[in-house]
Amino acid sequence: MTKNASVLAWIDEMKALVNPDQVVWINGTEEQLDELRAEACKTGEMIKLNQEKLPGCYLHRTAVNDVARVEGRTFICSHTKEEAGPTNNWMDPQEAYKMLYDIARGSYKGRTMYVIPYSMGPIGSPLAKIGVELTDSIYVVLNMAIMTRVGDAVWDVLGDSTDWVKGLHCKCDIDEEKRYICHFPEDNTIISVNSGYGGNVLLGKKCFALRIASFQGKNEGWMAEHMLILGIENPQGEIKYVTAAFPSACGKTNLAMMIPPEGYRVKGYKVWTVGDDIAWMRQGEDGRLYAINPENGFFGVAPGTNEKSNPNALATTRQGTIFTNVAQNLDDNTVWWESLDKNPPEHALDWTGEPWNGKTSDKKGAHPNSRFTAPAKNCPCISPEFDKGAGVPISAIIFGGRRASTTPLVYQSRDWNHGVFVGSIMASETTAAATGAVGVLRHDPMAMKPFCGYNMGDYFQHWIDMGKKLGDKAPKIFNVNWFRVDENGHFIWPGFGDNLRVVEWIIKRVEGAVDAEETAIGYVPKAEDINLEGLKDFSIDDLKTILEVDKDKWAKEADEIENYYNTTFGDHMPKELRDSLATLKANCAK
Ligand code: GTP
Ligand code: SPV
Ligand code: MN
Repeated sequence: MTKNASVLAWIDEMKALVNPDQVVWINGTEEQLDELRAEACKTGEMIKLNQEKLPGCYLHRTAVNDVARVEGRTFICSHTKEEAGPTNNWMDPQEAYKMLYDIARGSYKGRTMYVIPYSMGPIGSPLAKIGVELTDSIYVVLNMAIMTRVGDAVWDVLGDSTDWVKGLHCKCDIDEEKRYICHFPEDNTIISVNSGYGGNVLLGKKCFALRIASFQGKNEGWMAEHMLILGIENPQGEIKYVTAAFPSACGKTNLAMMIPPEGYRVKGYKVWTVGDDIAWMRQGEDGRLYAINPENGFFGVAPGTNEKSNPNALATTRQGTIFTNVAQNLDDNTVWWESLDKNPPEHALDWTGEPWNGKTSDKKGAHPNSRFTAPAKNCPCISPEFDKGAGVPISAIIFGGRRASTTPLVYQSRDWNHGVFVGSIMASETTAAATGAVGVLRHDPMAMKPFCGYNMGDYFQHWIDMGKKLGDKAPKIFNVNWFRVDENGHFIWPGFGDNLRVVEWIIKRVEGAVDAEETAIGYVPKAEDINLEGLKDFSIDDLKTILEVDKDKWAKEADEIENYYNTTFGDHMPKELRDSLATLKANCAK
């Protein structure tokens, strides 16, 4: 418990509002979490899985109308609409509080209020920040206990400070029509009602660590980004760190945990995972940019995770993990999801809990956005730096999206400001991570469209300003695209572990150890500089097709970007980015 007056006053106010039967303070001990697990199993909220095969693992099914982030119902409630900017839904803060309090009022009746003190980042790290989430869901408590650092130690660090983020979560009736995920950046407050799904309710994650933190970062001179953090160790034992921003379900967890191709392993290359979804980055004393992962676990996409694509992620989920919306194999009480293996269970329940025969059914067993919540410490390649809280120095920042055509496998920006432009023009095909149509190309600057807590034009300016501060110590900026397809719609690049071949080129560019071809969009590798050794069924000609920069396509793209900039950002668009656009247009016309 805490004596912090600001915390106690707020909890009293929220108690009076939601009217719980009792209040339970989460202290972070295993005993308490075990009691909650037992209670959740008794009520059916969670299902205990086979404890021999999957020790400490549980299954949870959300309501069928509540399986992904709801971007249309996510709001930034800054004082003016302009501060929220053109890419966010906005509501007037006073109206929003009133509406949300009306929904939340009395909603904990017959329920327990759990008070979760949590730290984003190692407890006590100068880069960490503290939040308090109130929830009426044991599932949320248990997920937060994996995804963040939870417990009494957080109160000790907080002391009587008022610098913490308020989060109120009310399940209510999981009514889609009354579902709202609202952020009040000026008040460090988040309110989420009528959902029980991950990104909508684990308030430390997207709500705090990106939407609120991006606003804090702008004001305090640091960056909160939707990025994985990865260390690559070369045979000499030197480690270079890179971050990468890809939109939801576009490969961050996979890249963060990739297994080097055999040829690289033999030579002694190693990969170290620092983070798979969110990076907080600050300039260090030596002038370089340092990143920490504010999370303590992985909330990863289950489908597609298998022994071949991501064995490290799979190993991470073999204990102490909560699975959400996957299929349950009734023969041995384990879990299954699409492409886990080629042997779907015959006697199973699908993600909705309906009987399901994986051998004969044409329906999916797991929801496409089914997830695992797994402790970072389980990960075989977790970086020794992960828990230290000092951060790792970043050599390169990589942007990327799902693009069936146009965008090459990899290219490098000419300089920082051009790199910010490259991030700002990111577009990607939508995925199941958010509700709505899948496979539609949309603009998603820096993979932050759903997560930037203020005006995205000002966010671009913040990037430009960070570049000025970092000067020649700034990381180099790249763009990748693993998702180019052939005429049959098949991915051309093998991806996954083989992405290290591209990352190796990126590191060589950072070191000035390899040349490149200057094109209309930036520096593209010479095909012979990407190591294809040991790759089967992939030739240098295949590589050339996905390194190609088609000026006609890019001229069209540039027109489209111009239209997007003009119709979306207006005056908030930094001049530097307009200049880069003009250069791109001129280059394409040459
Ligand atoms: P969020 O947790 O939603 O932010 O997603 P993420 O960016 O961490 O994506 P993740 O690594 O979970 O990958 C999502 C999907 O992309 C999975 O179905 C993967 O199999 C697929 N994927 C990841 N990397 C690659 C790749 O290199 N090539 C191809 N073709 N698919 C990939
Ligand atoms: C994403 O959608 O980018 C995720 C999952 O990482 S969620 O936590 O739901 O946002
Ligand atoms: Mn994500």
